[in-house]
Amino acid sequence: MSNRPTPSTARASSLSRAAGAAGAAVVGLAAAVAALGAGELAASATGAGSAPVIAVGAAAIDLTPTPLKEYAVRTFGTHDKPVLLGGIYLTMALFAALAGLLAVRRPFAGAAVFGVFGGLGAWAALSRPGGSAADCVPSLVAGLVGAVAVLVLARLWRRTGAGATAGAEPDGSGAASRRTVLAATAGTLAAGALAGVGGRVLTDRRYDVTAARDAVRLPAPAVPLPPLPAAVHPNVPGLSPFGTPNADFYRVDTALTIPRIDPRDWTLRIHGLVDRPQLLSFDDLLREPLEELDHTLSCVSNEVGGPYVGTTRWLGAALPALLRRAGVRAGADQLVGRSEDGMTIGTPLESVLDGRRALLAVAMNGEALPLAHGFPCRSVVPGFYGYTSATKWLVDLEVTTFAAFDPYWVRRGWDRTGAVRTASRIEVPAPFAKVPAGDVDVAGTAWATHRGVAAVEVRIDGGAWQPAGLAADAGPDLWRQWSYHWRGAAPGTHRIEVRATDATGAVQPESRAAPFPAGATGWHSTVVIVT
Ligand SMILES: Nc1nc2c(c(=O)[nH]1)N[C@H]1C(S)=C(S)[C@@H](COP(=O)(O)O)O[C@H]1N2
Ligand SMILES: [Mo]
Repeated sequence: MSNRPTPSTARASSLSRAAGAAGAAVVGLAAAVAALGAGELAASATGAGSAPVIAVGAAAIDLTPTPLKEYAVRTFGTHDKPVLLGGIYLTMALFAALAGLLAVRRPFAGAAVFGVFGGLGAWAALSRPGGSAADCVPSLVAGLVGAVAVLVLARLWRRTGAGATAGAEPDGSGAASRRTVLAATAGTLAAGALAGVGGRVLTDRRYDVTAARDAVRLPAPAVPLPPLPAAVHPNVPGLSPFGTPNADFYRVDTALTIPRIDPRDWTLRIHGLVDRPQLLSFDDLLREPLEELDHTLSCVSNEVGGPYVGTTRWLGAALPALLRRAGVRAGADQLVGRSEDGMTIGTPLESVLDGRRALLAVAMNGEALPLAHGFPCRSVVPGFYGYTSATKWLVDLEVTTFAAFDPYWVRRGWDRTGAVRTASRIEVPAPFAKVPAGDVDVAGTAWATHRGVAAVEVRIDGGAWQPAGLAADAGPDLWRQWSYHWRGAAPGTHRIEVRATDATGAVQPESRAAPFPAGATGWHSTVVIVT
């Protein structure tokens, strides 16, 4: 008999090889958990945005080409950020497992993988607007901890027989028991997880501004608004309320961690092409005569019929008055807002100063701005999509020119003006709703912010356009709700379409355009099943 392995010993050795490989991968994963945990802990000193995964994610958002970003917003909506972070964690886990497999053969090569990732995180943190050397620290710490952990664990691993089955040579420097390796790996995992959770808790505590937000005393408005008349809402069940509760207000931004700004530390600089640059504290801002503004804010990325639109009552200081105090110089044509997280948003200056009710808002529906909506201060300029008017976490306003500066979204190909296009949406019945034959209530919302909605029409199955009933008009800066009583709906599948006409007399065009680069166009339609 030759000493070739019998089939059963071959199976056993391939099994133990697989187990060895899995063990090596776990070594890599444990080192990665330790690395990220150490990074989180370090970030509790330097700010949540500098944690390795957040820094990489933020850089990824900024580097993502516009079509991919559009796809992400369209497919994942407001879940785009968890999806991105999940993708980053998954990629890291894969590389960590490979680094583990590499490390049991060549420990220093495995350690180098962690070094490269640490360097990548540091570069990402530094590349962020306002990124400083301190922001690199968490990623560098993570890289170092990961490298050391994988080195130590892989060496231990090689000293057991287990390493050999994963392709490594036992290095003969005294055997380690499998139990020791297991304990070390599990200990590394646990310590990493603890550091990660602890780091997050510390960061949240250190940068918690909810108490400061609760402490904000909003002054009474110098220019108050009466409550909205009930007649702005056609009483059709299922139709969205006229005013959007803060908790339901859509959120669109590039912030992976919400900037947390203590109003006591906040200042707003107004500078650029002005005669008298201004520096305001939050108290200064609250001492301005505050005005209320009812306004419908919408996102350029909203698809026809989409949800990225909401109506709220803002409270804030009049932006035109502040700009006039600063003394805008001739030749300026763009107002650029900068946020604490480095976003830049440019608005046509002429429009800000043409008499519309532009605000530096501090409150939304009677409470200080929610953290996700820009606390402590954001800009609002009726007539423009959010990306050209509504800077959240605003800290800087620069009077400049379109020739001199392209803001964030314009650099990515979006229209630099960003005026809101006329839009209308059917909300009732819901798509593919089953409704009983007979009379059917149809209702929805239309907006042409700052121009106003003059008419809404509905048609069934491509028939003649019929005027919808318009609820009370609360002003051109607000959406308008509408309803239509569809008489004698017969059983079968039917298609309802809607189109609006703005107050300039322009009818919403039928031709479909994607949100990029200047906002979606086209008629919204919905299919219902009459039974
Ligand atoms: N700092 C900052 N401000 C921002 C953005 C952002 O990404 N960062 N997004 C803008 C966009 S695209 C829109 S539509 C509005 C959305 O405001 P909301 O999240 O309060 O609804 O905020 C605008 N302001
Ligand atoms: Mo937007």
